[in-house]
Amino acid sequence: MKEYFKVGKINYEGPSSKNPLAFKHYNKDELVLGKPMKEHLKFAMSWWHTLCAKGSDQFGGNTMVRTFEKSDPLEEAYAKVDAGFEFMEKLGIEYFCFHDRDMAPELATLKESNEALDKVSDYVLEKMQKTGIKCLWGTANCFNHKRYLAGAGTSPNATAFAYAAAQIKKAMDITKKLGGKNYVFWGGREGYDTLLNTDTKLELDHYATLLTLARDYNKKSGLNAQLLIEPKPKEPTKHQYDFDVQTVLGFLRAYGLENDFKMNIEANHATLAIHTFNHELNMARINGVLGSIDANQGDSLLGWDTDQFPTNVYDATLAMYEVLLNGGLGNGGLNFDAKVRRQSFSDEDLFIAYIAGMDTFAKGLKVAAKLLEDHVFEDFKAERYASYKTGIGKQIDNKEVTLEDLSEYAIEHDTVTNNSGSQELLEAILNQYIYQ
Ligand code: XUL
Ligand code: CO
Repeated sequence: MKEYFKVGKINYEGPSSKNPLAFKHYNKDELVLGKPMKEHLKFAMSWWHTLCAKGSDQFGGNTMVRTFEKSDPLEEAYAKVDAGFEFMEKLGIEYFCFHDRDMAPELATLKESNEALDKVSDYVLEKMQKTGIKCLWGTANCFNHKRYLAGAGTSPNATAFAYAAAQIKKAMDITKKLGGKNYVFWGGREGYDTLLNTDTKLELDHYATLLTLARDYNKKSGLNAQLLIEPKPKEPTKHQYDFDVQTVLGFLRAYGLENDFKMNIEANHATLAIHTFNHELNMARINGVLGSIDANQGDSLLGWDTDQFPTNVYDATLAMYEVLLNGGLGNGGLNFDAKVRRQSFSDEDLFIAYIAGMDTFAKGLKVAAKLLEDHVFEDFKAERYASYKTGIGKQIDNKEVTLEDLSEYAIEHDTVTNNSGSQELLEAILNQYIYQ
């Protein structure tokens, strides 16, 4: 078997290691809260960014030459399978995520594209059986091709809608074949650029119809995956319908889909919505819809979806804190929806990027576990809301009072004594835990 990457197996060497090609924090079998790190952190390789991205941006073409490139797209698809499994095995990554069109090429007709995907995914399955590597989730790319210029489920063109439905059906079939436990819907171009040409009510109805059909097919086909919506507020359209967790919740509830979908939260999408990553995770968690994570980070000075590898320990700690409070991610995991920078064109850069991302989340997990064990924030919060544990507060929570009762109470108790919110103290304590 041809070796595509000159880099060898990546091992754990501990925090003092200076070897860029070694883990400093990710020690897969180390127990955190009684569970091996690799079970807390089900890391996944994104097929698209890892095997397909070649450094191009809006202003320039490819900067990366990969050893698995071939002139025939189908041959290249097979080479990518070999390269991808080699990459995951070397890094000890046990899951991958894919779009239909990054696993196999789009050919002249839909029938041919489907056949290509059948063949390449058969080969993927073979490699999965040999290596024990699993599929975290599958999805359909219903946004690249020009047929989707005005969206897929929200396109004004019914034939584009039908084409998207066909792609989703096929991608669900392939996800089933590969044993994927989740299926993702990121609303590619499901949004609008101007209200002057857009019937938003009709588009939202159509989007709900498409998701309902997919929900039904998930059961009928026996895929039975956890369905996940991935919110994003803008890009490529000015206004994406799946803006953020709370917007998606409103949409799901309006169409009776709230029990069928959870969410895949991406860090850079959260910041595009002017939310923190942990805000979105928190909103998903408290509403029982935290399904999976697309781990990456943006750049606050650029303001678009830069999909950088996550290296911010502060954010990763707060993210893992939400994940631990959620009791883990269930079927979900942490998919590196991240790509190396245009100037980081070597194979080594790709390994180092993943190592940095995995170490960042491993460190975040360790810090979050300690914070939770010591009840740092939870004890503070319990104290902060203690006025609802007794007396009038308890009556409010038990819904035992009327507005008139509260009026009477307030007239008798019209001095409100507040406690400090202690934000700086809590931030200092958080830093102290991170420094350790
Ligand atoms: C786009 C994005 C996608 C989804 C899957 O911003 O995040 O890669 O994760 O379609
Ligand atoms: Co994503």
